[in-house]
Amino acid sequence: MINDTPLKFNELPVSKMLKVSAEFKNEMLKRRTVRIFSGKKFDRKIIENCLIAAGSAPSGANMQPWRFVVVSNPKIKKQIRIEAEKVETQFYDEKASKEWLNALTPLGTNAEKPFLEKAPYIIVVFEKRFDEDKNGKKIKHYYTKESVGIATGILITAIHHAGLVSLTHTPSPMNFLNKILNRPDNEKPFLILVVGYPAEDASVPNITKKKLDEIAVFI
Ligand code: IYR
Repeated sequence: MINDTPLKFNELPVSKMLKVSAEFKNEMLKRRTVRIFSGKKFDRKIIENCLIAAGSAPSGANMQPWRFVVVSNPKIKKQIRIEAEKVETQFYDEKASKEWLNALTPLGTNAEKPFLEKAPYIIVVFEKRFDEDKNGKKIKHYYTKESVGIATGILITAIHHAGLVSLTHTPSPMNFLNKILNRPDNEKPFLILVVGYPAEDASVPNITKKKLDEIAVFI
């Protein structure tokens, strides 16, 4: 192919692959979504490393249709909390179906979102549905939702691997984030990732993950 470079691939012995894949599985099974954060701060470089890892994700035509806005400014976090709680109050009080509220009961969520102020960082992930070149001409993006979803998965994994916890938060509608964060119209909020340390007394819902034979089929 035009402009290719040789692949650097380090083939591991099968025994080593078995070991590292099992270790990684065990590490990932320890990941928990946490809703109760401490305000403990940490070096921003850790977030930067996790974001670079996320940015390694595959994407449609390698357009890398993501934008990560990292918020640590307390005033902006407060603004986000206020607007998120407005839409969440509408969700819990009016919009959500009984069935949806029942599904959320084990998680114990409600319209109050103190973590948006408490956690040291909130990363707002935007999906760039198209781009513009320097002459203002539209550049089409492909499979943006899939691409941003993959990048976000890597980000969550990197944050866990770094020894921190995160929470995916999706207030709906999320367009208030464009206003507060001054992002252009081609960037659509995808989700908020709250990042930090758990509070000392943090607890998590008693929920489990499906077993392999419930999530996979081998043919
Ligand atoms: N966005 C709301 C509701 C919510 C919806 C789902 I699906 C969840 O898994 C958790 C919460 C909230 O953040 O509370």
